[in-house]
Amino acid sequence: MAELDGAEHYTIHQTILFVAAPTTAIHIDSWTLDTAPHGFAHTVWIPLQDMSHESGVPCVIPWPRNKIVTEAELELAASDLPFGERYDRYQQALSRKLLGSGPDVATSFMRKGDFMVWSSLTPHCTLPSRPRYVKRLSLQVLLRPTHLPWGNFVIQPLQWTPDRAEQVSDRFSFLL
Ligand SMILES: O=C(O)CCC(=O)C(=O)O
Ligand SMILES: [Fe+2]
Repeated sequence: MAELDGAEHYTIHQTILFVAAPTTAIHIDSWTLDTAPHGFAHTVWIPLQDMSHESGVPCVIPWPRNKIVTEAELELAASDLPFGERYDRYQQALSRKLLGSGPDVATSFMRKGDFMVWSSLTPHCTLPSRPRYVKRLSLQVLLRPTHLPWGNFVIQPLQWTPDRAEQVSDRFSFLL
């Protein structure tokens, strides 16, 4: 991570252990976790077993780190929709726009011990697995460089409740 952005310390906000591939459509993770300014949080995706073309691997649409597609650009008016509906509406509109230009995607049939990392603004999705519920053990970690304020897609920067974290090593902490 430090090779990517030179940060000295990271705060882990969320880890998800997947036992099978989810059915994630094209989306960005910035709505879940970002920094202020946008684009400096990372999602690290770690296979815990070797992956194949049938595993249901994530893929990304190669993307400039700070490129943000706003709701206004997608012709979505700012609204007081509940967060979940606003999230779905945005991701669906983003997906329609991106698919309209036939984008390339990047992925890898990773081996156990590899990892993939994308930024909070990078569109990505999960390719289908076969059979649907084949085992795909993997860990997803959402983190941010600790020196950057914690934000999300719509609130920049956030006045979150105190940013309480437990330091695990000199390199990373867990948000509490
Ligand atoms: O595990 C995957 O295939 C990707 C999951 C994902 O993008 C997410 O949980 O935000
Ligand atoms: Fe994601």
